[in-house]
Amino acid sequence: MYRHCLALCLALFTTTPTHATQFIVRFADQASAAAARMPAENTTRRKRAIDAGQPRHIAMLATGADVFEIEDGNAAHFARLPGVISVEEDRIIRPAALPDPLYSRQWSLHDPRAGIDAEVAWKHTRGQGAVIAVLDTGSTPHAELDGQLLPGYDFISDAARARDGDGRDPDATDEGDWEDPGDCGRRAGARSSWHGTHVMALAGARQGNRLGIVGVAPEAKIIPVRVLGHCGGRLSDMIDALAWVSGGEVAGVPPLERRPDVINLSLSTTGACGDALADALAQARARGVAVVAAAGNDGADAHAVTPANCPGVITVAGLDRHASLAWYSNHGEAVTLAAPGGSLSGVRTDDLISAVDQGARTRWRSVFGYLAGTSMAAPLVSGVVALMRSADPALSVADVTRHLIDNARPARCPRLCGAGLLDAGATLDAVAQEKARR
Ligand SMILES: [Ca+2]
Ligand SMILES: [Ca+2]
Repeated sequence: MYRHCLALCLALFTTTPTHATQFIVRFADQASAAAARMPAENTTRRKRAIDAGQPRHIAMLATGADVFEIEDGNAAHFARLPGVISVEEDRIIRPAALPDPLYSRQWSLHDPRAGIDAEVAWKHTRGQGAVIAVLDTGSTPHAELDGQLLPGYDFISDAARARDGDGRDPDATDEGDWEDPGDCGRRAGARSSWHGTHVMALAGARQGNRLGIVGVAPEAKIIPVRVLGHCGGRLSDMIDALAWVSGGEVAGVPPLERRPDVINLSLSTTGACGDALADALAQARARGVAVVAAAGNDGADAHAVTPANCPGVITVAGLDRHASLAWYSNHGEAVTLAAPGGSLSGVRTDDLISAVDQGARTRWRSVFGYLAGTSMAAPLVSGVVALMRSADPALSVADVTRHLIDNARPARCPRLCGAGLLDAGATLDAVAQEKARR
């Protein structure tokens, strides 16, 4: 009953002010109301009233209240009318969005200090028309990604690493990256991470489906590209994946349906940015695709971590629950800006909640879970890039990067974390203002 009432209350009170030209007015008596009403058929008087900025009568409501219009939207004009009891804006009421129950836990989106101010950005767009490619472990079936995915590809050439019995194929489903003790040069085993699903949902989980979380760009589409499997992935597979997903031709792989606006790389390895990788990234940029990379989680300078250290990449450091550089995050000159990545302090609600699978090894059922790292910070930036290009498709990669940097907020970074904290609201405001000036 309470839930029903809550939904109803939201339906009644979820209103948004619009151009503010109409007002609902109550008068103390009929005589005052009658004096204030302007005969609608008297066009000369109407025109004179509009020119004078006076309230123009629109309608009488069943309760006896009246609706007026004011050309300049200034309610102060009602002060001149006698007998006015109350004036309120005749607001536009919209269907109440179905709530996403875990949104309140997404401090990374709405916390006044540590969040990216997504709600201000959503006044401009929720990402409609934009596409985000996520090169990662692939995707799992999850209601938060239903209808969000475009056809992807599995670029893992090694069947043992891919765990799907073959090499490259059109199915980008995540087969699990669990490790037995001793695997991958590590003594302890590990559960499957479902890393790709977590990353994709942070960028583009459905909004208003009464389930889970909200992605930064909930109306953008996602291309899942599988490059990470058991014990990670090969650089050569990633290079081909980058070439394909930015619109290049890759032998044996059908061409891409729609070139993405941004490629998210929540992955890293140590070493310099190799020539072949730098070339693939430069080609993506030349085709107008922005590339966002995690700075890495070594607590070290990102200059030694690739692709974070590659030229032209938007490299993202991780901030904690208090907008400070997270202890695990890489930093340094290579970092473009920072975004919430979680505290990784043992308090799981200080990390980032998103879509995952419950299976310890293979897929079992879709749930939600917390993860922390620069892998979680990067898709927040990629989501904002999708919002920016949805708001203004004419933006170049250089424009996107400039807006992200210019509109970032200060963060507490004892080591360099680029321009500071990603601010989706300020960034989208700036994009809209610049577009309006053109
Ligand atoms: Ca395969
Ligand atoms: Ca949702």
